[in-house]
Amino acid sequence: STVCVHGLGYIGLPTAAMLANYDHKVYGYDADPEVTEQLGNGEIHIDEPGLRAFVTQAINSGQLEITNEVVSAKYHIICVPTPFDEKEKEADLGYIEKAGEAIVPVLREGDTVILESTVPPGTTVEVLQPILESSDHSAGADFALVHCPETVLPGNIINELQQNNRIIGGVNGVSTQAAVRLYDSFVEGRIRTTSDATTAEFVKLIQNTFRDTNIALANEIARLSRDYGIDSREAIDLANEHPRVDILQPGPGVGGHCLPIDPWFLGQNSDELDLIANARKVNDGMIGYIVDILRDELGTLNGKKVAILGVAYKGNVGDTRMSPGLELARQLQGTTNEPVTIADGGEMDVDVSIHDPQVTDSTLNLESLEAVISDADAVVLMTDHDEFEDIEPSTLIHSMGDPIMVDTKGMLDVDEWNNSVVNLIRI
Ligand code: SAJ
Repeated sequence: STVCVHGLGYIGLPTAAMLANYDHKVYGYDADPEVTEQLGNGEIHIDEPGLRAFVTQAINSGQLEITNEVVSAKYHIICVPTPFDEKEKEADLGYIEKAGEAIVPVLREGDTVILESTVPPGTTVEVLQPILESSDHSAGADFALVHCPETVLPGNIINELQQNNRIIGGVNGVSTQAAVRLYDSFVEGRIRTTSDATTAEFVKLIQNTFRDTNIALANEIARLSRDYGIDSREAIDLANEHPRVDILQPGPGVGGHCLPIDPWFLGQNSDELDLIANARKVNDGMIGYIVDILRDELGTLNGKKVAILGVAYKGNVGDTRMSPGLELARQLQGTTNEPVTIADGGEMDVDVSIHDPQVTDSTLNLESLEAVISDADAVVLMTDHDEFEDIEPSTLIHSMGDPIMVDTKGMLDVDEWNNSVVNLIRI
């Protein structure tokens, strides 16, 4: 079939290449001319393993064409961002509205429009459908309209695009089946359907909310463990021996562009967020907890140097969106008046330096590992990049006076570190 993919970001670009590599004729459209120009020059603007070769293959075969214009196609797949408006605590649906408006002039009878972007429940029917129907075609009757949420994990996108089970929810059965035919051509996982786009939207959000809430439980367990003087990770590992218990790992809070946001999307048109909202607070509160640990260990933060290792939002990616490492840097630096997490404001004059071997963002003042730990009073490990496994107690001992290492990801070997003079604190 012919497919027009709207939005060539983390989801749209791999999806466009996947469909093209499965012999569909694909037009990859992005509203940002910089993106289409870069792709036209063979440059991939997204950092994801294997993506460059995968996209190059699709373009070289002639099946994937990058375009500046929305073209008519049997299938339109919308993969545009849905940013979170921090102030309003709600989704900004502007890109979806624009994508819908761009489809209207090219929409024909028999076409299928698929929304993949993560959205608050009701968006497909209440926001996208009326825009598309301004074409005088009616959803479900003249064209198919479907929500099919993406579920791929950054770092493993190409594999998961193919292997993951998919949920497809159309505005009616005919719509759903039209989308199933397309996904069936490349998805090896199971395709489950519902004739209700809102259910599909809801399902995506409760998947990410499940993970966020489970991590919040792990984080609260970590805080409890510290009060009892036990190792949270050992306790969780042992608890997970039970056949019906599966607790995730504690850490410095939850980052990325999905997990910290989707729970709020879920509650956008409801007053029922309670446990879920508290889980969010627990996860966001981990940064303040780490600041408190540092203050306890160092006596004061005033005049201290703190080295942060890892400002990507998670291990082995270069993405810094909603990164716990950067949030820690912010809270340690100029945040004397931060009321939520830093109780004794006024004393914070901290020299913060950051190191991340996987982040390339030149707007950040990234330094080498040697530079950040040199004369540091404490080192805080904030992501589990593979590179950090090689850090040894001796590295710190040589460059720090009374070395303190806070391992928020539980990645360092406890026996090795406890046998050294380094004060290792694990979350
Ligand atoms: N994290 C923990 N403890 C854990 C697991 C993760 O603290 O045990 C933290 C990570 O360090 C990171 C954050 O959670 O800061 C999120 O990382 P992640 O790997 O759990 O998920 P994302 O945000 O990269 O991708 C998620 C995935 N959703 C689920 O696993 C349910 C992915 O499948 C979705 O496609 C993606 O959100 C999305 O786009 O919605």
